[in-house]
Amino acid sequence: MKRALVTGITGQDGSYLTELLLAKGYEVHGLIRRSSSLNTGRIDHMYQDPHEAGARLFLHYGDLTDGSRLVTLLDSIQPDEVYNLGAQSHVRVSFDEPEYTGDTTGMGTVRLLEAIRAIGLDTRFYQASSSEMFGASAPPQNEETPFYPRSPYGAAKVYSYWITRNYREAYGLFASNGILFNHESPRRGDTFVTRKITRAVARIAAGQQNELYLGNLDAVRDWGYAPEYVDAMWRMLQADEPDDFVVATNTAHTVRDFLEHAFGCVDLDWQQYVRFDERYLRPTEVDALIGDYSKAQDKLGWTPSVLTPRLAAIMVDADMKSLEVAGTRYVDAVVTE
Ligand code: NAP
Ligand code: G4F
Repeated sequence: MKRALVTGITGQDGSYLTELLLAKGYEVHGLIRRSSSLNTGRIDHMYQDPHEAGARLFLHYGDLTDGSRLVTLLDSIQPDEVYNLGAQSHVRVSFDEPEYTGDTTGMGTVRLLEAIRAIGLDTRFYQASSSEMFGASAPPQNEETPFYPRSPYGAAKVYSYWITRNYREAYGLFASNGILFNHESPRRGDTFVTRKITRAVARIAAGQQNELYLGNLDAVRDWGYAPEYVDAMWRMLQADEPDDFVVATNTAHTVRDFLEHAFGCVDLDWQQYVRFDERYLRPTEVDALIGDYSKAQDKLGWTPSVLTPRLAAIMVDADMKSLEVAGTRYVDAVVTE
């Protein structure tokens, strides 16, 4: 039985990847941070499963800022595959917390790689690299496009990308970068723009909210569906050789387009509800990300099937259902991201 360690297991991608690995028969170990309130909402359904799959999921406290803990953990687990998905992943927040973002999103990667090297583990390593690394480089972006990060988050991801390549070249580690473009789902964090919109659509349709405050509506993104993207991660670690791959849909939509699609699901005109708030602007913006995924298609046999209009419908539908089930689940929080 193959054994995998997943950092960031409590996040959107970590939860879908864990489902995929358990379904493939893996034993899955996840790194979780201790917090004063529960942060395992996205994986509880698997962890509490008394049947075979749930019995193969193990959670361990730890943190990417704590190198000695990573050494102890890797040594005790001896994983065949390590998926490094843990990060401070919010671009806007990275301007408020540049040092912390560098520590987690950048240095966290070398701590993990160095632990693998020091122990002498024969493991395959996946690094969650990001299209944010391309930043100001013009689309369409592929594996040859120069990096030009436009945020502390993007800069930290560039460091992680290169340190992953360096450990591959210097020590022969099977280490691959997945350069993933934006991918979303009903499990997307509440403060990323797609989920912020679909949650608001559900609340507005239910008469619980009247306005939605957003920043730049002109940004172009290539939005895909998270469950399909974690499959690409797994494929990268099953390949004959380690390599770096863009994972995207090669389609372009503005935030305004996403509003059209999401509000269109409930026959509402978004312009009646959306207001501008400059707090959601970034000091430097990434104007356009559109990914050319031909290499992943050719070498991994990976293709996306869910594109932005269907993605918006999936997310609105899930948020409508969640509101019906949860009743008063959503409280009015002041969110500044
Ligand atoms: P996410 O939902 O924000 O999840 C981030 C995960 O990292 C959470 O499990 C979080 O734990 C964990 N984490 C944060 N700081 C940590 C630390 N210091 N030590 C250990 N774990 C820590 O992100 P996602 O959307 O699933 O993305 C997964 C990875 O892919 C991230 O590295 C992200 O930067 C990258 N990425 C995402 C996209 C995208 O569009 N989603 C695109 C390209 C790359 P808590 O639950 O305790 O906060
Ligand atoms: O949803 P976002 O916050 O995602 P962003 O910045 O593209 O980053 C996401 O994708 C990256 C891959 O390219 C990941 F690496 C990263 O971890 C994260 O998952 O913002 C998308 C766009 C931006 O241009 C932003 O300025 O939406 C614009 N936007 C407009 N109003 C907003 C808002 N973004 C947020 N979060 N909140 C707003 O109110």
